[in-house]
Amino acid sequence: MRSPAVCFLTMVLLGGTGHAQGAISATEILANWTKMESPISGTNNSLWSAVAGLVVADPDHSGSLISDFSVAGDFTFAGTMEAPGDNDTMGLMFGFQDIHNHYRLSFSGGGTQEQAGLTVVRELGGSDTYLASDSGLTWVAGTLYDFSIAREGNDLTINVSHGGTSLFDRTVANTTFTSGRVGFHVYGQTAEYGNIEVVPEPGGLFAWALLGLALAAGRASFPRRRARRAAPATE
Ligand SMILES: [Ca+2]
Repeated sequence: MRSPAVCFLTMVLLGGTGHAQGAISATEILANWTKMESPISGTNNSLWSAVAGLVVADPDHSGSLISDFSVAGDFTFAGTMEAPGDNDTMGLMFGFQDIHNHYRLSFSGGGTQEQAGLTVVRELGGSDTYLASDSGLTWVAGTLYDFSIAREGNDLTINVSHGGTSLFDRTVANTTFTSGRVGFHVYGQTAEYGNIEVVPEPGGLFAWALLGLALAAGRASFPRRRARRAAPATE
């Protein structure tokens, strides 16, 4: 039988949070993530807010919003992004160490500040390397795009789709940053991000660590109980 501590933690892990595994609400993001510069221009004048469950960068300015946690090893960062109009760049950050050392996805509506279309960039010491790109894939105003960025071992897989149709699906081998923070960025663009999920769930890592401790404690106490029970037979 499991110890009360293990039972309690199992209940917390299986039942507790009341939202999809890894989901992070817009209000949680606004409360905890950090406003930083645009990785493209270095300017930081975008205003970030939570509106109707979305994280909104507004108005037509530049900046980034970076998570308060880091993910290490295999992970998935997923959600939606949409631009209401204009033609500049919205995007995503991952493997973030600092504004000059990270990966980013830049999705342009026609402007060429990063380069045309959709581009996956590794910036190392301020120097950009394009890992994957599609110069013909520009966002359409008012269109909701689903994104998923995942690391599995040495591979990063980047998918952008609309209405269940994959528009960009690339896997690249790159291990420059195998841990780091995640986030959003905009260059001269209003954009909305929603349904954000990060797996493994950052808050869950602590709970799993506690479960590990409880299991270890349970194992440690088990031999003692058996020893006590066995004792009368030898008297
Ligand atoms: Ca603009």
